[in-house]
Amino acid sequence: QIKACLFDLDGVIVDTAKYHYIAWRELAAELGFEFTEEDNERLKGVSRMTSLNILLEIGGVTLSDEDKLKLAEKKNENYRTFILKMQPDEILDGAEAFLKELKAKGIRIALGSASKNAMTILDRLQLTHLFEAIIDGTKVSEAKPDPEVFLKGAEALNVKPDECVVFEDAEAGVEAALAGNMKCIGIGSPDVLGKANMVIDGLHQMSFEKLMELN
Ligand code: B16
Ligand code: MG
Repeated sequence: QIKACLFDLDGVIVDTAKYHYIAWRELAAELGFEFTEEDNERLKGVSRMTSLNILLEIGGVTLSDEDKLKLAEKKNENYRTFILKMQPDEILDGAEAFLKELKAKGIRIALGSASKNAMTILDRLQLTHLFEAIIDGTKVSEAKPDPEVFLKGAEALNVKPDECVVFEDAEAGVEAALAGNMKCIGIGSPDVLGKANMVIDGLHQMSFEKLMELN
């Protein structure tokens, strides 16, 4: 029996991948190499430090941990200038309506994101009130595909993992959901998210009725 939905943030509720990309690309340029949009795909759903390590590997750059921390902070400051200007029309199509529909039907809602900026984004877009629990990058020690972020969400909502459906756009996120014994709806390409129970283009294709088909 489905009682709760757990949502990833970037790529599911909002499209912040484009801002992450600009900020990482600028950092790469400063370090003297090119960082393509294709490279950026590898950073989806991945933590900030792991993202930096992937970027440095692409550029063939080796740095001390101290320098890495400084660069990660620099990238984040740049990234934050973009998210602090986000507008409500940047909420992905159908996301807010689906969250409201779930709430009206009594389905519990939590966020399960790798981002340490999740609260800033939700507050800016006035979406915070729709989530009963928010598990973000500040609350977990294990990154997806570890199920920690979603298991903590289920725990906070006081529901069992097998009563949860996770919405994810990253392969590591789908794996995390399944590893946590939850159902998963992938958002994006079936080629990448094939392990999910269902794959859709976006939350505009979702409804309470469709969710209940997973029961
Ligand atoms: P931050 P999600 C993830 O968000 C992004 O997909 C990923 O690209 C980013 O590196 C990560 O958050 C950490 O973000 O630097 O803001 O802490 O998809 O898990 O909602
Ligand atoms: Mg995501």
